[in-house]
Amino acid sequence: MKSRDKAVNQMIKAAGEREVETVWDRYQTQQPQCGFGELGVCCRNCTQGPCRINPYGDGPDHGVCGANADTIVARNLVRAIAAGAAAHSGHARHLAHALKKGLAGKAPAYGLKDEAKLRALAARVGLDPELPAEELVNKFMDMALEQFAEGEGPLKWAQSFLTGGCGETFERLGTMPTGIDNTIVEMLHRTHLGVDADPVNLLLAGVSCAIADYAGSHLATDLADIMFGTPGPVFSQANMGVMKEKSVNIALHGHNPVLSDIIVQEAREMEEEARGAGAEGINLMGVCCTGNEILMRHGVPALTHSISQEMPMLTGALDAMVVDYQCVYPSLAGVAECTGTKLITTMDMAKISGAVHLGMHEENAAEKAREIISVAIEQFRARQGRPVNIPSVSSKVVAGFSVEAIVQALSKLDAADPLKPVIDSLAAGSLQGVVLLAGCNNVKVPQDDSFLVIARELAARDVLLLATGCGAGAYARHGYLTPEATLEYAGPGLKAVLTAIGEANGLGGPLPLVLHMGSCVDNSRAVDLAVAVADKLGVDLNKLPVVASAPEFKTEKAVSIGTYAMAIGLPVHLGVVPPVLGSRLVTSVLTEGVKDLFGGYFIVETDPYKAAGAIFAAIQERRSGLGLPT
Ligand code: SF4
Ligand code: MSK
Repeated sequence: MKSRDKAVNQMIKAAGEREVETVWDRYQTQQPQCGFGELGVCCRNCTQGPCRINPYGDGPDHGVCGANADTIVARNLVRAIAAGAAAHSGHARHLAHALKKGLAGKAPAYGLKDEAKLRALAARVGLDPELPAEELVNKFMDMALEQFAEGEGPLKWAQSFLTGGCGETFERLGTMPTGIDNTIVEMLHRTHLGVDADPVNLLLAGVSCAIADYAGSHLATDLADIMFGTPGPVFSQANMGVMKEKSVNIALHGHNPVLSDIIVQEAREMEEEARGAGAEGINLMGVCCTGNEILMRHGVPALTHSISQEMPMLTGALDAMVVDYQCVYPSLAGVAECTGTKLITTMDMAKISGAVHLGMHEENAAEKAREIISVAIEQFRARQGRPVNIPSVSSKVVAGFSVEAIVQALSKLDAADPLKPVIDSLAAGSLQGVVLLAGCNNVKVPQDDSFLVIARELAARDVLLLATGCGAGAYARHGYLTPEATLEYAGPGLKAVLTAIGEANGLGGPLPLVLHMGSCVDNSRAVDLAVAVADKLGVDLNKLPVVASAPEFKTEKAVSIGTYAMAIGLPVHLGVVPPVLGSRLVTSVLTEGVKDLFGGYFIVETDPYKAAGAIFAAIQERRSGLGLPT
């Protein structure tokens, strides 16, 4: 089985018939994959290598420079964390530049949209929230950009948005970053040949880099909310059935809303042009986290996610796929050529050979958005008369669960103390705990299978489920973001809690089984929620019955997210084995040693049923620690 998604399976069949190569085909041609790489014991950090260690003691136990398996595994791991942190914080920096230029009158598409969010954030980072909006936003932006530079004290965005206990732990262990960029750069320095060869020292530096990643991710969420609005509940659809044969079908893929949000706005103005070309309208759809951003803020339907990103082209009905950056497969160019889709790259730092590049800059965002839509309209004209094969598979979706939206919904139960109903339910045991399901799909796991199994298993045990990234996308495509899924899969306690909140909000039924909190950077929203609960209870995050799970993760960004989730004190389940098993030391530090230092730790379990059991056991352990009924 390649995927649990019926639409994806239909398109895999179509790809086979048309001899279009897919991610699953390429995975087969890679077999057998390198065992040294899988264990993390291959080093290419200098030209004396590549060196590899035989982990079974039957061959070299040191690289040419003398690095052993522990050093090599740790170095490889922390380099991945640095790359992930660079990606998330690069995304934040891009938003910051856009807003800065917008405020200076140089980028008319961008400005302050959500003043209430700005004022709330300002109060958290120590600015006077009562300042006039223009003065406040400029001060806030200066402070935001300072996060990238090396400061003298703790990184403001890490310190201000975590519990005091986390801050103390990070200071004590020397893992509190002082700036985002210098922390990432230092990681490249210390993993260069002949610098840090102490695996534990390297891992602690990796934690510091992951905390910088958390700060960058939080900043990305904050800036996007300020510029484009904080999400609230939206109703939409997901999966390839959202394509419309007679409309101009445009997929927006990647991560950063800096262009996609403008395309959403401009598309509304260009409906007439589309009708002039014989279309019924413009049909925007999202892929991966760009899709999550525009679903959360505008209700734009989700088309597909992660490993199935090539599939919508195979319908023959996708006129354009517009990509920004991160998680965009270069293979899209080849598939687009076979299927008549225009693949449009938009970021000068992320071009793909074979794609059309329409470079977007903050100053010309609206103009470029219109140009991109016009190209798609022309492509629609060109595809007329060609057959299409759109799977009639789609699911209803309720999304948009920012922390603000959740608190707003809870306030209907208790206006004076919105978190109280959740805390009371946790204390009574009608809610056993909270699990954040995050991360990607991975070609090594049948697509969505682990996400779905774990959600069903935990929901039946009264665990509240949050989701982000392509995990949230999986739940969207399988109908788990609906009240109906709550009625079908939730245990009695969870069902009662979600129903009480839903009915208090006039939904006439429960909230969805899984609450979609946004994109990968929006894992910061889930942390915000956990921090609010911890602060209210007066305990630290490493005491809460809250677990993170990445059942099908693949990217370096996911490695970094998992590491910061561990560092703030959460048990973190990984459903794909990370490349660390070549070092017994690194493996034991990550699964056991870190628990004494941070309270969080990693649980590696590839079987989703066993994983659900291990996650639930971690919740129970935390409940016992708090003296709550199990
Ligand atoms: Fe080999 Fe050391 Fe160079 Fe890595 S840094 S490739 S282990 S010599
Ligand atoms: S897009 S990082 S495949 S979640 Fe955020 Fe999906 Fe993973 Fe990319």
